[in-house]
Amino acid sequence: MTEFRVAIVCYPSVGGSGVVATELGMALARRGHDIHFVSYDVPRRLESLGGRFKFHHVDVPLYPLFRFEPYILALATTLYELAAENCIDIIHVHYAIPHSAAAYLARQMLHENHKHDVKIITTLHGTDADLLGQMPSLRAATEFGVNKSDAVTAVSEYLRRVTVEELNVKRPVEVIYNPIDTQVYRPPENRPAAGSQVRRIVHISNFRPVKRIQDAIKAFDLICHAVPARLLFVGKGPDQSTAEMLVERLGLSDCVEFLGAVVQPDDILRRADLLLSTSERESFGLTIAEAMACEVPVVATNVGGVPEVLEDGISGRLVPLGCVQSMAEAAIEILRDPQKAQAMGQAGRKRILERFDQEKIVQQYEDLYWRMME
Ligand code: GMT
Repeated sequence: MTEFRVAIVCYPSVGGSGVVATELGMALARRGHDIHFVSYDVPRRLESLGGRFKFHHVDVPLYPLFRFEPYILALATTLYELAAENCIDIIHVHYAIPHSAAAYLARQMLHENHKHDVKIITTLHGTDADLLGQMPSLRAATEFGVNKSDAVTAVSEYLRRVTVEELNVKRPVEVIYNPIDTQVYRPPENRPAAGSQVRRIVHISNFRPVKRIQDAIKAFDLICHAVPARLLFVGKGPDQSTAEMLVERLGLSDCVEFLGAVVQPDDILRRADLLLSTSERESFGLTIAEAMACEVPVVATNVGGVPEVLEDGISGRLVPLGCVQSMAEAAIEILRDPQKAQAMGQAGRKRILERFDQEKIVQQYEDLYWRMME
């Protein structure tokens, strides 16, 4: 078997694209490939996975002239040097902005200096194609970077469609769904019977405006009047302080907790009775899939690629965006009916095992690498 030498470029935060890049890279390394992670910080989940990994830090010089740091040039230089020294075969970037253009620059530098050729894969994750990539100030460079890649993948059919229809991407875009580590994201050995105990509702996100966490609070306000419940917020981000004010204004401080960012929230999910996802856009919905893998029923807004992950009425409920009343009604129905909750949880795990299990998805990426190298 041939092993590939791959540079994986990603954001290091706990956000979905960084998590997917990390999980994929570590799984490929376990299969014997030579994997190099490249970013401005060690990806959070990479640290938590332990074991040995090769990480290349992108050093951006600070200089008083710069109002903005020249990250893209520093990344291109890091990739060029890494590729030349380690004979890298593939640069696999996660999130197009600005990674695809930096990878292209690195490849041009290799050509210019008569080094070997590298292949570039761009994996689009969401806002790089359906929001930021379409902004006038970023659009042309995003399209260029993606078009110059040798292969382009999207994490859902929704994102593939948006990329083809709304970005001027001329290359075929292949859908490879996100991998879920079903050994880590697994149900508890024994889930206590729901009985009259307080139900735990979990929301996990980066608290950006697109996540609409105020909707989770308003829905919870209705839910907790019908079922004894607590709302646990996992994550951190710009909307936290407004959310905390809303919690206080609604008199919910005793039953809403902000737990902060958690790199690997499997334990929290195992103890959850429901996951609530209120996003206005979501190309895939990684936390939804992770909850399903733990047999936790999900109530989520019917947006983007979410219906490709969560089947309405089977592994949870899809509700209209912004309709707090529908969210609450769906949640109450599930929380009041432990048998239904259990059946939905089990159906969710079954779906994840069938379609999104890490081993199957990593195989799809490995097959893509093979095709590119041929
Ligand atoms: O959700 C975010 O804003 C973070 C973002 C990222 O790139 O880190 O997540 C995107 O990629 C995830 C992994 O593919 C997907 O599960 C998320 O749905 C997607 N977010 C959006 O489309 C808003």
